[in-house]
Amino acid sequence: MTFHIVTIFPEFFLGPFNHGVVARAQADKLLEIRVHDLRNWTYDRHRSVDDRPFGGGEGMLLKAQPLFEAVEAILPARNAKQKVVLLSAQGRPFTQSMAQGFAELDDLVLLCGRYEGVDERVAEHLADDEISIGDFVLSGGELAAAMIVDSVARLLPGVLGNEDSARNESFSVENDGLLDCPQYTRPAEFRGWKVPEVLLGGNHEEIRRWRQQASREKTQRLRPDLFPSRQGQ
Ligand code: 9D3
Repeated sequence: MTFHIVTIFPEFFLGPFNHGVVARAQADKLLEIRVHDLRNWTYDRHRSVDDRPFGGGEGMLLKAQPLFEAVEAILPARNAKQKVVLLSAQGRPFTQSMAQGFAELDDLVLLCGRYEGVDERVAEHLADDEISIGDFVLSGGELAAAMIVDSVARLLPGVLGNEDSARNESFSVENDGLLDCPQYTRPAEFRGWKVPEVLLGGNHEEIRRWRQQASREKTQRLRPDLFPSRQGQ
């Protein structure tokens, strides 16, 4: 699979992809990441990628033309195994099941927004989807692109070593829709805080019940939205 990132800050990605799982997967040719400088598709003296909004308003917008020409150069004949995604604060919230869908593609083009936004014709006529990584304000799409590449990369065959351990995983579904249970490693006592006694014994049925209850309590405290019966109340 090839990831294409279109950005006005190509140097940003020297960091995130040169470490850990994604770096190794690139070296092993399991995936490829191509970072494209949006200014390659500008032709004026100042290589401008932005302009003022029609109708007035604060700040600048990314222009449609460089983004359209970038995508047309990267994917000259678009097909069903390729997708173009605009990263924006207004997008659909990214989920693990979207990551699983992207992991089936040959090419994923990620368009990083900047400034106050992007000319809406990019969302309407160029991108297949418009995605956000959460309800908080970033200064651009670059961090979002790095997160999406990381989450998709680890689902690709061979990337985690263990062929299908991660590929079918879905966020919290294996565990009855709850968060993972709390886990502990040695020592059994640290600064006076003891590991729950039940985990030190070998009663596997008792351990299973403790883990299930601990999962429920942690989910109720940190992610009450994951309990489906309470949605919309
Ligand atoms: C807060 C109102 N606007 C700023 C004047 C809108 C706005 C424009 C551009 C907010 C953020 C951005 C830049 N952010 C992204 O491009 C972005 C983003 C985000 O801000 N949050 C979550 N996911 C993403 S993906 C891309």
